[in-house]
Amino acid sequence: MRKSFIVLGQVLVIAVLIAGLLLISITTPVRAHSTGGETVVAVYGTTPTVNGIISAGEWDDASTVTFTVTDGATCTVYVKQDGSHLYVAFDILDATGDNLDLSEVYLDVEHDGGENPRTDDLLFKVRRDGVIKEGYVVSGGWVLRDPDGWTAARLWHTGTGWQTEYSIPYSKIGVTAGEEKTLGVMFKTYDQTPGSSFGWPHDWSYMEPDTWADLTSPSPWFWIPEIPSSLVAIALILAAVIAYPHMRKLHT
Ligand SMILES: [Ca+2]
Ligand SMILES: [Ca+2]
Ligand SMILES: [Ca+2]
Repeated sequence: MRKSFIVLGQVLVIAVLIAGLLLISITTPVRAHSTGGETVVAVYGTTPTVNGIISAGEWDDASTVTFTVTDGATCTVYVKQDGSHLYVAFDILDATGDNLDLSEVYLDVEHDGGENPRTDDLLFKVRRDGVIKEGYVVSGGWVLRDPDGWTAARLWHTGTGWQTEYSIPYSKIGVTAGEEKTLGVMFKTYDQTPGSSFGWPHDWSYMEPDTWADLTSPSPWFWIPEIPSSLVAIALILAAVIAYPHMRKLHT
């Protein structure tokens, strides 16, 4: 009897150690990269504060894509979701603080592409001077209006560039939590000095959704929080620990 208690104690100690290691792995951010590819995954992450400032750690759990802007500098775009909103942030290395500098998110809601934009397609535009507009499509061309049901903010200057943050509710872009859905996506910036546009994916055209990339969510946790496999492992270990004395009883 005493021996079985010692064995049980040993099992418990090992289980607690494994669970501790697994918990550490849960809190380590997982980053899905799309390096010049054609897909960006809206991973589940913490809800950011949409104030235009990319704070330390705030977007560490997001997916990222990067593209080159003026003079070979970099723009990094962060993408994530929290089960109810899509969040996007731009960190744009552009030291010339011009009023008309832009960050733009283009979404093909129905993911039906096309050689021209269609009525389901949307544009989310933030200008460096703080003007925020939404673009929709009329007769194959983009028309601007005030934001309808989404928010964004920008930081004028970081020293080396500027930053923008977007919060777009699922209802705005035809996403339902728990249901698989892929949208078309394109990111674009404009630098008023020297008057150049830059974007992702590689062969982007804001007038041609066929050139846009895919925006997806992790599978099978579509647009909802993921249940970490480590949590499943912990549950199995605990179940084994609880079952162990009963198993021993059965065998004695
Ligand atoms: Ca922020
Ligand atoms: Ca500029
Ligand atoms: Ca479309």
